[in-house]
Amino acid sequence: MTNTPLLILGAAFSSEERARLEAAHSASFSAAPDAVSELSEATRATIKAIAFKGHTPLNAATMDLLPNLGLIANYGVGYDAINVTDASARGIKVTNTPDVLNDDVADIAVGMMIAQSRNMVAGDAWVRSGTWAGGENLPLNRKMSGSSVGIVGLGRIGRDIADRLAAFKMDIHYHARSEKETPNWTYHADVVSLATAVDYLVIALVGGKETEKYVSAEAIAALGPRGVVINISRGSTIDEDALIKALADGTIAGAGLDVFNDEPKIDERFYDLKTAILQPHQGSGTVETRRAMAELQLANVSAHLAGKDLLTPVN
Ligand code: 8YV
Repeated sequence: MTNTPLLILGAAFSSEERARLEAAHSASFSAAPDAVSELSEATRATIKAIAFKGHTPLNAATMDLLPNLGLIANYGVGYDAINVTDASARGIKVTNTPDVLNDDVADIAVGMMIAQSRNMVAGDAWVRSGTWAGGENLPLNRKMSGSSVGIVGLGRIGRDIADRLAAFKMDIHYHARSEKETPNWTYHADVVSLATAVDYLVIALVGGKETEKYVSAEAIAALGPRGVVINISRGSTIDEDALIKALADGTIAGAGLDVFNDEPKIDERFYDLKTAILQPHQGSGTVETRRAMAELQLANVSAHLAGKDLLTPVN
């Protein structure tokens, strides 16, 4: 039997992240929830906390293999891969890593808006290919500052995006479950009304069943031919088929997407969509922020194993 109070769960952990967790606590490792059954029964009985990273569903079947599990500490603010209902029913706490990634995710949202509007990916190719040197100028593109934006989901990240866009002199609209206290931003009770009112629609929702296809085909159509969809949340929050069709048919102007269904093997139709900027789910992907996320995850694990209060519980 190996006495390991911590289970490091997920092939997504870097070797450095794994080493830091292992330096703090005696740990076992499984690459995915399906692989936990390969640990011996005696070892599984010693596990009190999981440090989880990744997007593979983690539910009752895995939890029931770990009779002394008291905590699942997620690496990430979004914990839609973890079945929190299953966890709560077993008295298992779940934590996430909120706030530390807000800046980076908001930055990538704004970055994709500018890159999409100003055609920066094509601009880079224009220079490198010698087209510019040959005397041809990049076709004029589109001004973003001063236009209108609709934020879907005015949580911590949505608000940081709106704050940034306010500095771009944009007219800010938003949709959330309820009206919030804001500077002078316009509230919309539904997404279709929001999409009708704006040029850019930025999705900053939480993932999971409740927000599946929250941005519907109707909302995408309501954006119209100047509409640009930006998604930094989860691929599941928008009707992806309808989005691909709208981009292919040119019924909206474009998109900036950091998240997709079935990452990283995304729908291959995306590869041919010239008006979309595609990013490999790198919203929180800076050295600084990933380090802060790892530290917060470890702090939750350490608190649980020491019998102290959790820092960022979600249930
Ligand atoms: C991922 C994210 O957690 O925090 C989130 O919700 O989507 C990301 O930061 C990260 O890719 C690790 O899986």
